[in-house]
Amino acid sequence: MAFLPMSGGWSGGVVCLPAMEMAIEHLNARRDILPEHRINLRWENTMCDPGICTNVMYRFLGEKPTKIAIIGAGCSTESEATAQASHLWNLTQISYGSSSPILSNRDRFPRFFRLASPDTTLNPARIALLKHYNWKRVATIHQALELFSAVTQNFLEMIRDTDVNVVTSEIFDNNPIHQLDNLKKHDARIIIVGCYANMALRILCQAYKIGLYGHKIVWIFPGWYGKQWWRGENEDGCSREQMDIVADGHLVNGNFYLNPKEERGLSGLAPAEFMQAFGKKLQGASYPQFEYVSGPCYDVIWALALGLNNTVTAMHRRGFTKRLDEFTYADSDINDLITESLYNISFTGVKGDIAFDKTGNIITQGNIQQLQGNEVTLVGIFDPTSGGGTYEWINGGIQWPGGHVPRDSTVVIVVKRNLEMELYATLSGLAIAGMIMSCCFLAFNIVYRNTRLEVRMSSPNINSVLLIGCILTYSTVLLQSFDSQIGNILCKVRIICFTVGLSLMFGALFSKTWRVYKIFSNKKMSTLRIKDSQLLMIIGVLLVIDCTIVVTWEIIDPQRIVSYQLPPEVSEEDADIEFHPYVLICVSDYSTYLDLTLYIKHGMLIVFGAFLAWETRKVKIEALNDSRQIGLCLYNIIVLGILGVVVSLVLQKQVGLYYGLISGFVILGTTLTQTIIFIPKLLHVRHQETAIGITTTMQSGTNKNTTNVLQILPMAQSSTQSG
Ligand code: ABU
Repeated sequence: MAFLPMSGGWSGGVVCLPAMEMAIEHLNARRDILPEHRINLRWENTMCDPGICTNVMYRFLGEKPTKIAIIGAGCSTESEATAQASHLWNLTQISYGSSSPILSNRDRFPRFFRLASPDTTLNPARIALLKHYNWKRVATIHQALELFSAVTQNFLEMIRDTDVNVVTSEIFDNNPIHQLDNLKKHDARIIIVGCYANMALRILCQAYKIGLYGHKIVWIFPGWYGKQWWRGENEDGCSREQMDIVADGHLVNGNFYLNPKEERGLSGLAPAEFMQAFGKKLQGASYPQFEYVSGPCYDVIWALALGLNNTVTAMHRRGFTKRLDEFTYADSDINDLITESLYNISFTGVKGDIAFDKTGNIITQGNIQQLQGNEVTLVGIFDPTSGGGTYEWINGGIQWPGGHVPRDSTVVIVVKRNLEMELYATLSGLAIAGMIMSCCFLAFNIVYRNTRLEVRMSSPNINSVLLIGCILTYSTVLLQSFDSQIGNILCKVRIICFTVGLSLMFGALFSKTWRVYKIFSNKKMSTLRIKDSQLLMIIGVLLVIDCTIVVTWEIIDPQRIVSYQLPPEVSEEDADIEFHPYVLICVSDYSTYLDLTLYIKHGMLIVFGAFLAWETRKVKIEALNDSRQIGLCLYNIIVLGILGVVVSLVLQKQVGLYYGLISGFVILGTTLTQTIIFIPKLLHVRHQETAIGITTTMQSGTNKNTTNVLQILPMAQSSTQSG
C-alpha cells in the first residue's frame, strides 16, 4: 500500500505516483528481481494529513488482498502517525519523502525506513554556512509541528557550542504574521525557516508586506519545496511579482534528489535518462515544483523490491513453507526477514547510492541552492567530513543580490550631534561684540551720568541695570552644553542668566515708563518726586518673582541635560550601517509649565509696559521720556519673543537650527534694545544739544545715582511753562 499526498502542505504525490508506476513497470519486466511475483500498488491520496493517512491505512488493512509492505508516507506527520502502528501489523514501512528526525527513533518506529534524510542532517551544513560568512546572529522561525520543532531544537543545541547567537526563535501555528513582526523587531537578517511550503508562501508574502525582505535579508529554507515553490498559490494576496521580489536570492539547504554523478544504477538508467523517461511517462503533464521527488519515488519501489527479493531468497534458504504472497499480518517472522533484508540492501538508484543505516536512514550529500533570477541554482556541495563541514562552491557560488555579503545585523554607529563650531563661534562672536557694546554704553552712562542732561534725565542707574540685563542675556549665547559632564551646570546657569537678564531689561524699561506715566498722569498738579531707588525696588520685585519661579522649579524639578535620540539615518555608502544620532538638551520633566509660567509673567509685564508706553507717547520731553524707544523695544521683544517660543517648542531637537534661531533672536532683541535706548543719547551728547526747556530741579545733594530724584511738574503745568 502507498500513501500519496496529492494536496495539503506537501503534495509531491502528484509526481510520486507516475514515478512509482514507472518503477513498477520496469521491475515487473525484470526477470532477476522478484521473478515469480508481480508488484501491485494500492494507493490513495492522503492529503498530507495524519488523520486521513491513518484512516486510509486501516481501510487498506481491512481490504483484500493482504499488503506485504507500506510505501510512504510523503509527509512526516503522516509517517509518524502510521509508522508507530504499522509495525504492530507486521508491516515494514518505507518512505520516499518524510524528513522528520523523529522518525529515526527506533523505539517508536522500529520498522520504518526512508529515502529522505532527516532534516537535522541539514544543520551542520547551515552552521558551516554561518561560519563561512562569519554570521554571528541568526534567527529561526518554524511551524508548530514536531517535524520542524525537532530540527530547530537540534540546530539550537548544535549552535550552543559556537559563537553564534540566536536573536530569536519564533514558532507559529497557521499564521506567522506576529512572528515575522518579531523577527523584524529583532533586526533578524539571517533567518532559518522550518515549515511546509504552503506556510513558507505565507511567510514570504507577509514578510513582503512588512518590508522584511531585500538584499539585507537571507532566507534559508528546507531543500524539499521544489522548483518555483514561491510562485505557488498564496492565500495572503501577494502578486507573482511581489513574491519574486521577496524570494529573490533566497537559499535552499537540502540533499541531492538525483545522483550528481551521471552513472547508471541498478535500473540501468543514468539520472538524465531517467528524467527523460519520466518526462515521457508524464505525457506532457508538468509538476515542476515536485519534479525533484521523482528520483526518490522511483528508487523507493526498487529498494522495497530488492528487499522483498532478498526476503524470498532468505525464505527459501530458511525453509519457509509459505510464499511471500501468502503473508498474513500475523507473520512476524516474514516481516523480520523483510526488515532485515532492507537493512542489507545496497544499490545505486537514480538518486545515488542507497543503503540504510541502523536508524533506517540513508546517507546523502548536502547541498545549497540559491534563487538566481528565475532559477534555483545549485551553488554548493556540502562535505561534512572536512573541518566540521565545508562547502565546495560550484556554478559561481552564492551571488548576493546586494553585490556584497549581507551583514548579520545592522551596524549601529551612535553619533553625538554637536553644534557646529562655526555656528557657535560666529554667534558667540556676535554676542561678545554685543556685550562689548553694552560695556561701552555702560561706560558712557556712568561717565555722563551727572554732566549730560540726556543721560542724567533718563535715569542712568536704571539704564545701567538695563545694560547689565543685556550683558546677562548675551551671555546665554555662550553658555552651550557640549558635553554632559558640565552640561547640567550650564543648563542651570543658562536659565538663570536668561531669566535674570530679561528681568533686568524688562524691569528697567518698565519702571522708567512707569515713572513717566506716574508723573504725567499726576492729577493733583503738585510736584511729584520719584526716586531711582523706587524704580530699583520695582526691578528688584520683578527679579525676585522671576528668581523665585526659577529657583522653586529647580528645587522641585531640576533642569538637567539628557541625550535625546534623533531618528536613525541609513548610511549612503552602506545600507547596513545606521547612524543613531542624539543631541544633548536641557530638560526638566515639567519644563513646559516653567516656560509657560515665565512666558505669562513676561507677557503680562510686556503688555503693561506697552500700555504705559502708549499712555506716555505724547510726552515730548525727549531727555526724560524714552517712551517711543521703549515702545519700539517692547515691540521687538514681543515679536522676537513669540518667535522664540515657537522655535523652542518646535525645533529644540534640531540643535543647530534651534541654537542659531534662538541665539539670533537673543542677539537681535538685546542689541536693538540697547541701541534704541542709547544711540539717541550718544548722538545728542555728540552734537552737544542743549536740554529742552523744562523746569527741573535736581534735588540730590550728593549727586550720587542711588539718591537721584526726578522732580517734575504735572503735565498741564509743564506744557504751559514750556510754551
Ligand atoms: N519531504 C517532503 C515532506 C516533508 C515532510 O513532511 O517530511
